[in-house]
Amino acid sequence: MRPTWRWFGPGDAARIDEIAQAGAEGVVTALHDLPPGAVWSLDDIRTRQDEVRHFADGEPSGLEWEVVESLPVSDDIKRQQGEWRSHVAHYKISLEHLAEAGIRVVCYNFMPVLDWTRTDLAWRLPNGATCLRFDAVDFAAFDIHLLARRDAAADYTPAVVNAAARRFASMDEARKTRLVANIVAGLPGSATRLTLPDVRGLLAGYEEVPEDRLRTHLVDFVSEVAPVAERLGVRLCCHPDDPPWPLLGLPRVMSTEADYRHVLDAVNLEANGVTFCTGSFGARPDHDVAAMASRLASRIHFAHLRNVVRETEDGVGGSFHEAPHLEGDVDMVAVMAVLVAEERRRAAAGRLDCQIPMRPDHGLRVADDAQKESPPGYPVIGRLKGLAELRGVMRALEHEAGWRLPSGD
Ligand code: DNO
Repeated sequence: MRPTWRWFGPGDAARIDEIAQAGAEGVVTALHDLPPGAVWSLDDIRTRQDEVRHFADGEPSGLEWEVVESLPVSDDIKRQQGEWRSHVAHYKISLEHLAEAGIRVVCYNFMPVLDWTRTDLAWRLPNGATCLRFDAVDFAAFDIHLLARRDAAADYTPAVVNAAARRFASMDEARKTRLVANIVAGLPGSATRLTLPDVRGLLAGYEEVPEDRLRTHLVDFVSEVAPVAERLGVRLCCHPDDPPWPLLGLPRVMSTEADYRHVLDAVNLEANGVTFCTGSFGARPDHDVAAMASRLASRIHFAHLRNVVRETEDGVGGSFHEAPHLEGDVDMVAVMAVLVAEERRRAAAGRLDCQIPMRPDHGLRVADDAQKESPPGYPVIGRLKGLAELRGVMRALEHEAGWRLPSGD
């Protein structure tokens, strides 16, 4: 595996030298300032590459921008409305430019309106570290009482509806404001901050897009861009829905293995691949994450390694919180063993892309993390700890297999 690190650009709390010192061998970043649908110019891409290649003092970092996360898909494309055709054309041009700059792995997602969603961005664990958490009752209270979405209660069990009513009645104004802010926190690294009226407007935009239509739109999109990526030697990889179930009445179509299978088979090209996010998949009790990894292995182009504790095994949609990378409900060692085995298989087949980039996805807020501003889920020291642990497992697995990829450090 190739250890990488997500960097949000020059304003990020982590400096490039810290990323190199953390043991990352490559950088994951994006042109976060550009809106979905815009063309990524070669100049802008090269500027970011140059930033990655240098420490603050100008010395070479030895790092390269290896993975794009994300080249965002606009809501117009997801809805097939408005500017969607020109956005697809722009997407292809951006892929051309990225390939020209030598960047070959491109992550995206197909979640309508909201990217990842949590109700609590600083939930305290017994040891004093804080983590991100999704509380199913808080979320229902938000949906039914704060957003006041029509017929929202029909989407929850009677027990959750009752608990949400009690929870809402107990909330003071500050708690309500915080809950709204947490849920609509928006994309990490982007300046987008939505208000409740914004969210209502965006939801209205999906009234005509039920699940089967969104799925068709995804296949349409991939059918357009994956052949271009294949020709360019670029590997696209779709990130799963997080959490992996429908929210706020919006359809979500990349939550399960069957969802992935549908899209992978519909456009059967290597360039049409998976961002295997253990934390997203692990939030569902009906997912055996390591078994999913082994069945999807040949199309995994990027791995997000993160752990979760499900607080209930009571069906899909329950509360969970993020855990240290090697603790929690995902058998991380088993998943990594699958990825190492897949790399060996690719190497034996003579593939140049045999190394799978992985990154510590999210981290707990630990030690001095509270001193520095960082996007939710992306503190420096918590991720450094996560990466150190994951690299340890990686080395042990490679050692056990009697095998190291020649390009490793
Ligand atoms: C959360 C991330 C996601 C991810 C996008 C990919 O921290 O894993 O925001 O970057 O969904 O498109």
